[in-house]
Amino acid sequence: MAPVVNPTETEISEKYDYDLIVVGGGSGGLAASKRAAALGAKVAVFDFVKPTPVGTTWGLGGTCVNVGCVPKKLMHQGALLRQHIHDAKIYGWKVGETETHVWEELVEKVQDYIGSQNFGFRVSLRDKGVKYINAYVTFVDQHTVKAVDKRGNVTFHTADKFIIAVGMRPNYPDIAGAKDYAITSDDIFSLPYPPGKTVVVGASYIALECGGFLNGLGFEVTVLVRSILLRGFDQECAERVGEYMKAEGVEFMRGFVPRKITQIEPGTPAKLKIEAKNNSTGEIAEIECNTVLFAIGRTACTESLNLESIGVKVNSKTSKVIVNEAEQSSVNNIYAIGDVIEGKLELTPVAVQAGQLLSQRLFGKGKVLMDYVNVPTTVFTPLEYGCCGYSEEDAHEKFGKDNIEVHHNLFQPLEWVIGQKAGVCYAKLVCKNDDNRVIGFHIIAPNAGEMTQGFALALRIGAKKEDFDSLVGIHPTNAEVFTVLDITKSSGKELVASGCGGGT
Ligand code: FAD
Ligand code: NA7
Repeated sequence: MAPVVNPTETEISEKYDYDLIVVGGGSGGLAASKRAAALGAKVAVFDFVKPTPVGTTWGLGGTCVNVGCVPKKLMHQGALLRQHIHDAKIYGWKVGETETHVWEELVEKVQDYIGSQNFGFRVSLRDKGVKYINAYVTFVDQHTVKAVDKRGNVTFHTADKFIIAVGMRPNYPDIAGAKDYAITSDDIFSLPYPPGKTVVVGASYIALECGGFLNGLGFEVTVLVRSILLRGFDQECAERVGEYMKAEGVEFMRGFVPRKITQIEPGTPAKLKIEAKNNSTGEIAEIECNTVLFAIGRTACTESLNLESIGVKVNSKTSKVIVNEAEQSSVNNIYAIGDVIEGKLELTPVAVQAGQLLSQRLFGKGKVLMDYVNVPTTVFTPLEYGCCGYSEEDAHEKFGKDNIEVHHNLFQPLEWVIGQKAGVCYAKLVCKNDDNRVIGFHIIAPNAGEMTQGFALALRIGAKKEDFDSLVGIHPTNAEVFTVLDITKSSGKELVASGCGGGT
């Protein structure tokens, strides 16, 4: 029998059109393709956006830049500015009695920025020598894909290796009128007319963020919550976020799920009626509104990739690709990163870092695997809830209730002491009793995202409660509350909101 000889890099390049084909030009796909090209690989990235049921579509860059983090944060800022206008008056500014907001102007600015980003991505792929093809990809075999462009032209392309980075798209419930009259986060950021009174269905972070900024921009918002708020997040913090949103004017209907949507009158916005049922009491509610926005989860875009037939294992329940710790699928030359992979966090920086490290391993001398532990994140409602590590519930489950202590307190940002609500901002450290290590960091405050990013480093390097205690605070800031968190949950002591971030 002839000895197995691995082909040289030149032989591979001659055998296939590309060293690497990346399917999906979103956060993960762009990062992986650029890094691979920088390491000398011949790379193509395919990206194609299927329009939403109401026809919304967008350019290169994937979810984050077009219909995710970026427009969300800009609309979050729009909502915060309303609060700042309110605060400005308290601080003596004369800014007019009633403020008005023009939705169309915000959408135009947001979309202009996104357009500039789409263009920038194309330029940067070209500069880095990555071939970009705007076509929808399906696998033919382990080394070949079929690509169909928007005119229906079909081409075939081969590669030695593949990275699947196709992300996810929003779900619609199977109820009458869902796709005819409702929208999702894929549509809201480019909606050409003001949404008006909006019913948000779902209670996870996308639902609360969209509900939060719409309320902040002055629209009436009702959220239909099937069970709990922010599943997967610390439930005490989730409820505090809910209380804040309620105080800001968002209506929550707990236990309700939608049954059908009908149109009362067409228009921009239309007049709609959504019928909902309370799962536990059986109560039926009919709500008239202008917009129904579903944020009831997202499904990985693997359905039309033909993965099973080429041997790539997919979880049939979630449609996600099953990969090992090196992001390799069940077919050894096919990898997957980002939202599409099973059991990992659905966040842009996670997709980016996993993509860069994977390319580094495939085409450079890299050995480092992506570390999915202690990844920080923030929910923008528009009050921010930042967290890193374990929720209190998860810590109890993993380490046992007796081995967990929670240090927490309320605090009042100094900038809020004249005229703003009290009892909103909250800080919590979840610690292990055996070694006092901080394994969960939670903060509800303005700019919590900025704080969480910094403190996440402490969790990564195994900081203990005494490290937080000996840290000298920056006064007067909100972050300094973490240097003086001296109320334990086990003490049952009442929380008292002190000023100046709790530092004095
Ligand atoms: P994506 O960015 O979704 O890219 C996948 C690309 O592949 C898409 O362009 C898709 O059209 C394309 N594609 C799919 N199938 C094919 C095919 N067969 N052929 C060719 N192309 C295909 N994350 C954060 O970190 N912070 C946030 O604040 C945040 N906010 C969010 C807010 C919202 C409303 C949403 C929806 C998401 C948010 N996320 C946030 C999540 C973040 O957007 C995703 O985690 C990230 O975009 C995932 O990147 P990805 O590369 O896996 O996929
Ligand atoms: P999630 O995190 O999957 O949450 C879905 C939410 O929608 C959650 O509150 C669900 O309630 C609720 N839900 C699910 N199905 C229904 C139906 N049929 N009716 C009413 N409510 C429902 O989804 P997101 O869209 O927020 O985000 C998904 C990910 O995409 C996210 O992690 C980002 O990183 C990218 P439940 O708690 O199950 O009762």
